[in-house]
Amino acid sequence: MAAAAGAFSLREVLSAFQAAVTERREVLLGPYLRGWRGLVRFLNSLGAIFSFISKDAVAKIQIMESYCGGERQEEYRTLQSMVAYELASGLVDIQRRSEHPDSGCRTVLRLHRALRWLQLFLEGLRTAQEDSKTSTICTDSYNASLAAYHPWVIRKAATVAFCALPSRNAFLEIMNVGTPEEAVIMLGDALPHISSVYGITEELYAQHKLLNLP
Ligand code: 1PX
Repeated sequence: MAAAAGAFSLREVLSAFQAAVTERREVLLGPYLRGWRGLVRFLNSLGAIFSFISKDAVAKIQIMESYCGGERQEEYRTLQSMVAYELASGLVDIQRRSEHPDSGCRTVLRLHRALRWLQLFLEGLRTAQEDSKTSTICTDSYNASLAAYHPWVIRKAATVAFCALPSRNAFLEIMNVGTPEEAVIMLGDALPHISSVYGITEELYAQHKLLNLP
């Protein structure tokens, strides 16, 4: 069954990441943030237990949206222009958070690390056995990515919340893409675009030594 017209479908959300990459391999911040907004909307639909996660994600999306709609919006059109502008203008705290605690560079870095979790999670979901537990796929993806950057208390709270995730098939269905089989096909189509955004960002940040911003 195809998603009803106007209904929230994860297909559109994930395709925002496709729209974020230009032919010149730039990452457009508008579609990138739209993708994140949609993911948060989906996360909120999973229940209040995830709200501590979505609150943090929303706070970071809002910081970025204010730059993208602000006075220097031209500089925040792409990830590449943002990095060049903030570095050239001394707007990034490199050693410790002080004068520029919410730079675009450090804020995107947090979302970028979470995108790695998303990539692993969706790949896990796509390739797992039908009877696999979503909570296990989610925990494994988290431990292999974001967990390294979180203190114990956040890791604990996240792991408890993951237990509330529905079974794999139910999860694939609430994505509202069609049957679980159709959702798996959609994930196969969407994942290369997410990987591409992730890879370009990782390369850009590595090039400018920004991967450990405080
Ligand atoms: C088909 C699948 C769709 C699933 C959609 C789920 C969207 C998840 C969005 C997660 C965004 C998480 C952003 C986290 C950013 C972060 O690492 N923040 C920490 C560091 O920030 P700071 O400013 O202090 O340096 C901050 O400490 C985080 C706090 C909140 C807890 C973050 C837990 C992240 C778990 C990610 C897994 C989400 C599980 C969703 C289950 C489907």
